[in-house]
Amino acid sequence: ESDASEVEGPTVPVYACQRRTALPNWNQILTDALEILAEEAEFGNSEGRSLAFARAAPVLRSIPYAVTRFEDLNSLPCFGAHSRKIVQEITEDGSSVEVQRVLHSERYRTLKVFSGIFGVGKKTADRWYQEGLRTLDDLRKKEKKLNRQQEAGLQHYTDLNSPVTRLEADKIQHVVQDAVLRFLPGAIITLTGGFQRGKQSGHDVDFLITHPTEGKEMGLLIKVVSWLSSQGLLLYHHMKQNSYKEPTQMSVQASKDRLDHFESCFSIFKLDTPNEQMESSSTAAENIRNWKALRVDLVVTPFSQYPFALLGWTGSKHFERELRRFAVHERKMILNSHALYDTKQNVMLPAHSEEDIFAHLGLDYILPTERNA
Ligand code: TTP
Ligand code: MN
Ligand code: MN
Ligand code: MN
Repeated sequence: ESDASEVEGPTVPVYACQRRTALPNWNQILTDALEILAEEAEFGNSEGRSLAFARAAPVLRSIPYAVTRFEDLNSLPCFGAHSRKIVQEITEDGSSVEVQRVLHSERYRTLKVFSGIFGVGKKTADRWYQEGLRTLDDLRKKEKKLNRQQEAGLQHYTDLNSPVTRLEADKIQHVVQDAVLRFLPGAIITLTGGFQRGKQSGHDVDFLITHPTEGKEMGLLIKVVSWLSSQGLLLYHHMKQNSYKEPTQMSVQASKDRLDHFESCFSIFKLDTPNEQMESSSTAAENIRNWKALRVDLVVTPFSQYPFALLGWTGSKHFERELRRFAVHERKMILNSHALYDTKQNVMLPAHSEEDIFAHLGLDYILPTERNA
């Protein structure tokens, strides 16, 4: 139900999957502030508090104008007292005391650095903080027992924490395409994640791989990864086997599964970066590194699950979370990256495209470039 009559201009819907969130973000100072608080609440395991901030920020990201007065919030959903106060502070004083305090706190800064290591989640980061560790050098010096993934993450920390450009993503796409088509002509390789949403940079490159003849995709990834590895293109990889069992019905739990069950490979690619300044530079040639480490996710999906996988991997993370929440609470349907299930009719709802899935959910179709919630 809407109360549009009281409000000037178009009403902003409550769920992010009902909104068109294009780039750019007109309220970045405000959304950055709210996201810092969401992250800090998450570090502190305050899930409810984190969600409140994490739902307020995308509302500001979805509106095509800058909020300059606290009163502008009156027509917007998802703003609780705390989020409103932060916006008030920033619009009136230029900054928020609470946000500044978080940014300067040793705990937040340390957890930020540690959780920025590939393979380190917030739990591990917090444990290391509790043990008195503070810097990457502490991790290196103390010869902390790291697993293989964290070892690689630490080794390539600087590269992996510098943004991946669209140009780099396109180069990686060529490499992946070449490798995949070598073993399976007719395969479809789709760049997904943030780049599919039109972002010009990201923290990694995500690919979905499928083939129109279902079953042909089986056994493909191991060949592709072995070949990439033999060419010296992988600095790290770990593979996950397909663990999906086609269900006859789905429970709400299936929509809360954070990870999906596709065959996949989480990797670090070694991308050649020919240095154009080589000639004119006076630096010794041996100091010039002509490659960059890049995070790449490869996911293989059976063709019949491809639309669900595409919808699931295009993101944003908040858009996905909201799609699933909308499905359960507003439609009694269960959505994940494999399937959509209607709990009222007890049937799986097939789809040939993302459009089909939005239609099943009774949602207007939202373009990938409008999913930057
Ligand atoms: P990310 O690559 O983490 O995020 P992103 O591409 O939106 O942003 P960035 O530019 O920073 O890389 O994840 C992409 C999408 O994939 C995201 O919506 C979450 C989804 N995802 C799954 O569905 N299953 C998984 O197992 C993982 C790791 C991600
Ligand atoms: Mn990504
Ligand atoms: Mn990620
Ligand atoms: Mn990814």
